[in-house]
Amino acid sequence: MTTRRLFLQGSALAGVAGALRNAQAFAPVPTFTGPAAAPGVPGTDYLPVITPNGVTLPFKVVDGVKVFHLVAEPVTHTFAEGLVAECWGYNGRVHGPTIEAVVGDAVRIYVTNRLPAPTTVHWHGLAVPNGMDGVGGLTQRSIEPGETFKYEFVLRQSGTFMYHPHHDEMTQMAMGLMGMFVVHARRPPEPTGPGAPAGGPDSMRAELDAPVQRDYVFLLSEWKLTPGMRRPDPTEMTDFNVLTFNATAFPSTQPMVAKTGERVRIRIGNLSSMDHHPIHLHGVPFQVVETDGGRIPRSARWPEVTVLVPTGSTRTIELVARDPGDWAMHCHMTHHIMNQMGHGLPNLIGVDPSQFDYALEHAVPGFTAMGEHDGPDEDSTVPKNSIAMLGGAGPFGFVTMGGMVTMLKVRDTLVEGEDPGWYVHPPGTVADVATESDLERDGIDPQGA
Ligand SMILES: [Cu+2]
Repeated sequence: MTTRRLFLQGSALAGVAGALRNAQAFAPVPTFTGPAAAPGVPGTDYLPVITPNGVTLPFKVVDGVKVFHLVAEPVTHTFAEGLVAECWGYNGRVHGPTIEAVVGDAVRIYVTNRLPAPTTVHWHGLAVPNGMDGVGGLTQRSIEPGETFKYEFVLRQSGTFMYHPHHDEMTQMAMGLMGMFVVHARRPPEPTGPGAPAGGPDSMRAELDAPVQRDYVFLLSEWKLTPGMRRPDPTEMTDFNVLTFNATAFPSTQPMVAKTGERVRIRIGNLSSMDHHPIHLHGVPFQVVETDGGRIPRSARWPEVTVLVPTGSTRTIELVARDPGDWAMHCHMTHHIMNQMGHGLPNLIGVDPSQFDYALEHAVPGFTAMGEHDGPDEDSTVPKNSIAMLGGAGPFGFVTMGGMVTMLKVRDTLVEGEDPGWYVHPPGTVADVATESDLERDGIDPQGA
């Protein structure tokens, strides 16, 4: 045998060994053979998530497999009191119900298409066998109206994911077809950290590594609903005028609640067609602990008060509800906390519009009065089937926000399942008009410099 032949033989063997090593390191996606573990039980194997203004999709267990059924269909949806639209959703809802399971669960998800168009479902962020990935034309043929398809896979990763069509995405997602898919770890992903001095950021970090007591999930989306129309407009590229948490605009968004001292997780997904949303939480810093790519190692987490959620992504934050109160959570794009805002208007800052709202409504197309009224019922300038640009009644007057706004209500005591109402502040803890003696004591002259 020549040296050259030996060399070739050797490299061939090395190649085979390398391929074997790679095969071990990157095991192929398993074909669906049923459950890898006993189906996770809500309340035992995981703390179920709460979807404000939404629901969780029920399932049944057949031979150890969790069986779900999604029905894509036209849905008449209310975004906020007074604003109803003809959308597309799943199981009678916009957005679809939250799918919830546990790592190791084998899931079989039936999808029935009752839409007037073909569709598919893509499991966004989940590592599934390629033929289950739901990309119409690429990994499967699209589901024709009237057909029911079957998707099945084993969940191999925990985290916060989404589902949406991958057939004519622009139209179907603009019409509302999307939902959240939460996969729980079977046990808390990390043990409680060592104790640290109370009150400092380190103690907060240690607490955050313990299991959470409340787990909320939100899906962000944006819509174009011309005032008076009942169909979302999928062709809109920039001028979205209804911005939503779980397909609901403030003041109809359901608040989160927590007891003082509880650890709270908030999962936020974004399937807006064109926008990223910086979501800001008042009152308490949080940590960004997870993306849809996985849990962020403790050493790499960072504190924030605003988390940017790019479209096509999820971000999960965790916090300790330290102080009682009604803490706003909202997108920090100021046009995203408005409802059905008009554009191209004359700049009326400094003008008292209360004298000529009615005349303006006729002279300036799209004009609706801003701020000087108490809501849709009392504003004759709001067209039929639309909502006022600005929110609704609050405990101290009108809340001048709409759209992508909700709140975290923290209380020392809570009745589970009940909205605790507005926060009652301890005496002397609300910003109010300064008294004469305040001004005198501190040498403040409101008339002077
Ligand atoms: Cu936004």
